[in-house]
Parts: sequence; C-alpha cells; structure tokens
Amino acid sequence: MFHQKACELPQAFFFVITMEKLKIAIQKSGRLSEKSMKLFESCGISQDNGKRKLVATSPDFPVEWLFLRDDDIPQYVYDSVADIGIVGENEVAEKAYAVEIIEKLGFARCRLSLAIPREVEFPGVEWFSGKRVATSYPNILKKFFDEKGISADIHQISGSVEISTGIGLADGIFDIVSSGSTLMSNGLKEVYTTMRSEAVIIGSRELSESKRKILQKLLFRIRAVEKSRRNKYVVLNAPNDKLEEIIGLIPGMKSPTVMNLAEEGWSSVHSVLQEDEFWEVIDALKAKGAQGILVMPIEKMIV
Ligand code: PRT
Ligand code: ZN
Repeated sequence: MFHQKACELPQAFFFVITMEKLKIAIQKSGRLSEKSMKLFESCGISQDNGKRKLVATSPDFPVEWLFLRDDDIPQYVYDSVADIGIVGENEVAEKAYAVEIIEKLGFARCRLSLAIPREVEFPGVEWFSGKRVATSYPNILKKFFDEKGISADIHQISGSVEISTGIGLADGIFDIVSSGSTLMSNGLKEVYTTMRSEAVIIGSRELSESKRKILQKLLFRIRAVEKSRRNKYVVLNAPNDKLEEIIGLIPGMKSPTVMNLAEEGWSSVHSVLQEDEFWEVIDALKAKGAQGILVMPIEKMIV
C-alpha cells in the first residue's frame, strides 16, 4: 500500500483541501433565480449537481450556492451565513440590514409605486393622509410617508396586494410594478413611484481577505460579460474620402482597425459600438456613405 507522510505531500494538495469557497445566496425559484444562475454560466462557472438542491457547488470556481427565498437573502448575508447574495434592491431596502450593494446587474427591473382606483381623482401624495394602504413593503412605505409628513394606515399583506382595493381592504396599494398590466386589470392606476429597483449583488461587510479575492475574480468576469452585452462589434466599408469622419463616429476601445479593401478608394473599418447609441450611430454612418455594415455580438470584453 502506498503511504506518504504529510510533510511529503505536494503543496497543491493542501491548497485544494483548505481553499475557501465564496458562499452565494440565490433565489430558489422565482423571477430572479434563472437569470442569476445564467449569469454564473456566462462567466464560465457551472454547477456540480444538475438537479437543484438547497446547496450546490461548482467544479470550475470556488463558490457554493445556497438556494433561498428572496426575502431571506439580505438577512443571510448580514448574518454572514452567505458571503454575497443576488436579490432585488426593493428587498434590500425593505429589510434594511447593513449590507453593501456591490454591483447592479441590470435584470428584474421594476419600480415600487402607489396606486389607487382608476376612477378616483388624485391631487397629489397628500391624498393618502388618513387612508388605508395595503402593501408587502411596509417599511419602505412608512419611511416614504414619514418623509412626506403623511399619516396613513399601512396594512401589511404578503401577496395579491392588487386585489385589496376591490375587496374593500384598502383605499390604495403600494406594490411592485413592471409593465403595469396587473394594476390595469385590477382597475388601478399608478400615481406615485417611490423607488426603482433591479437585481443587485449584496455583500457582507465582514468578508475575509481570501473571500474578497474570490469576489474580485468573480466581479471581473461579471463585468466583462456585462460590458460585452452593452457593446457590439461593427465591421463596415467606408469610402476613403470619408474615412476620418466615419472613424470619428466609432472610436472603439482604443481606435478602430482600418484595412484597405481590394477595391480602390475603399477601406474596411472594424470597431466597437455601445448598444445604447447603436441606431443613432448607424444612421450617421450610413449618411457618411458607409456600406455593408455588419453588427455582431461580443462574447466577452476585457478592457
Ligand atoms: O418565493 P420568493 O419569496 O423567493 O419570491 P417572491 O414571490 O417574493 O418574488 P418574485 O420571484 O415574484 O420576485 C423577485 C424579485 O423580482 C422582486 O423582489 C423584484 O425585485 C423583482 N421583480 C421584477 C418583480 C417584478 N418585476 C414583478 N413584476 N417582482 C414582482 N413582480 C410582480 C408584482 O408583485 C405584481 O404582482 O408582478 C406584478 C406586476 O407586474 P406587471 O408587469 O403586471 O406590472
Ligand atoms: Zn419573496
């Protein structure tokens, strides 16, 4: 039998057994769960066990996921049961634990708004004075009313807030709105938005040095993926007499690549373009005589 003394074992062995994992709290099932896991996949971090359990690990990266209800994530992170978590900003604001918002993720965008029956006239937020308002977000609402000097009766309920006015439980509601169709189909109108929300990474303020290092590596990957999503790779043909002006429209990461085309008087220009200015720039490029414009997705972008 093969025996090896501890002192003879390779250093890598100790590294493997002692390596810390960053514990990440993720919503188990709901609006955040799929996109949260997709984010890790796009960063090349896959999950060990195919079937989702309460806890999972990755063969590629030192992380461990804990699958929880989104309401519990701020507290788990605050208590350091998880090191970081992915949750809506609305939950972070409602629970008000002292956690750090590390990164905004740009998905699950929504707003928290006050709404009242469509037929009721709305002179301004002071309308809510003395009224009954149903919500699953009593703390955010109380803070807002306190700031505005409004004294209202806040009814905390855990679901189906939008039916509260119809069944006579409340005069108005305070709830998450995304497209607005739930309000509309319940005969309500949105009258005041108090906050906008999106999925964020929150972190414990007491991370060890080694966990901070893992987090930095993870954020590096997440930012590269996010950046690539916000940018497109553009290839076009430009008449040489307009080359300077066309390059001015798509300056790229450092400067565009310009190559001669086989046809005299034309060049091929390669560059990177931001998604939010995309159509405006494309119109301007066409107006300057650019032709054969190809726009391609970028998988990762490291600047
Ligand atoms: O079971 P668990 O507690 O984990 O999940 P949950 O049911 O509490 O939360 P879930 O999965 O519904 O939402 C998770 C997070 O997604 C929320 O905390 C928000 O940050 C974000 N989010 C984004 C939304 C919506 N959009 C949304 N539209 N959360 C809820 N809604 C609901 C809203 O409550 C209302 O009933 O959708 C309805 C309004 O949608 P529109 O499109 O009709 O306006
Ligand atoms: Zn929840």
